[in-house]
Amino acid sequence: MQSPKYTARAHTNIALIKYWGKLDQDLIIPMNSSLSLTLDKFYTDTSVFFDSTLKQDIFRLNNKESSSLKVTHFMKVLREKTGETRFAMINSENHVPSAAGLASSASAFAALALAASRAAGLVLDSRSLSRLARRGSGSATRSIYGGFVEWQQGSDDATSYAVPFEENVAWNLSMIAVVISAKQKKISSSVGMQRVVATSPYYSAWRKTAAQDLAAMKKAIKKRDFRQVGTIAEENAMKMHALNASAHPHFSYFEPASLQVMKIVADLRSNGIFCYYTLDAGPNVKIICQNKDIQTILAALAPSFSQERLVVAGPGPGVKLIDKP
Ligand code: 2P0
Repeated sequence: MQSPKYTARAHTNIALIKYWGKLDQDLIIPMNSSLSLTLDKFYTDTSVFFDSTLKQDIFRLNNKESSSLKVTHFMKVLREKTGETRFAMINSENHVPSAAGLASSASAFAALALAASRAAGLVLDSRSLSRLARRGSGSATRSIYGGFVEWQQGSDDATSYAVPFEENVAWNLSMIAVVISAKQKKISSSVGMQRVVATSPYYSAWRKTAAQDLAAMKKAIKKRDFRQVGTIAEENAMKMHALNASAHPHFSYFEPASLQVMKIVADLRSNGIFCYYTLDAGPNVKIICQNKDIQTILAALAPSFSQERLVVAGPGPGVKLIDKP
């Protein structure tokens, strides 16, 4: 017997205050609260139905049968929570510009959480959905909502979830994603953050300053102080990458081209074009800017990066069903 099929769409998000470390590995309780902007350009569509004739979950990604330990684990958690006993047919499509390398577990697990919970007959409120998405991937906790979103650290499964900080962002700001490599990262986020928590002598300073950065960021967003938002985001990202540089053994996600973009941004700023960079667990650089400066920034990047490597994204929406029975 088959369940009805549900399809959900979720957009990725970029953290302005980063999540980098877990208090609880299994429940994915973070070491600090984080804050992100959901984007409008990169999203995942996922459809799910349960089928009693299946002997295991089948996961297809971009029309190819795939295997993912994270998906397998997530579906196990979902069955425990919902009482669903059947296995599922899962179809996921990542909508990212070709070879962007920005496909993210954030959009993937936010879409899967909504589609799979509905197919299992459960209608969850946003908070419960955020808690469920968290079991798949930390950053997915935030992709339930659009705009600026805060993931409140909490201390257990019931208290760690995202809340909207400003869902409909009426502010002319953008992120320019500079695609440097689409290759799989050598050190996954999970491994990287675990190593940092275990070995960086600066980890306690990170937790303390992340909390301060978050409070200052929320104030700056409320005040519409763009320079302050950019400055805090850039500094917070660099602190996260300094943890990686201070881990044992140390590691880095930067490529030479990442540093090149960082220098272009710093030079633009010295010339009065206020833009800022942030990087996650990979070499791609995201430039935070005001819409009026997009063309100037693209022109400064154009000699070094072809057009298809530059993707301009604005604030995007939260997860939603795009197809239901
Ligand atoms: C973030 N990142 O706040 C941080 C900043 C990357 C750098 O969340 O282990 O795939 O599945 O919880 O969510 C990427 O890590 O990690 C991430 P898991 P996830 O966006």
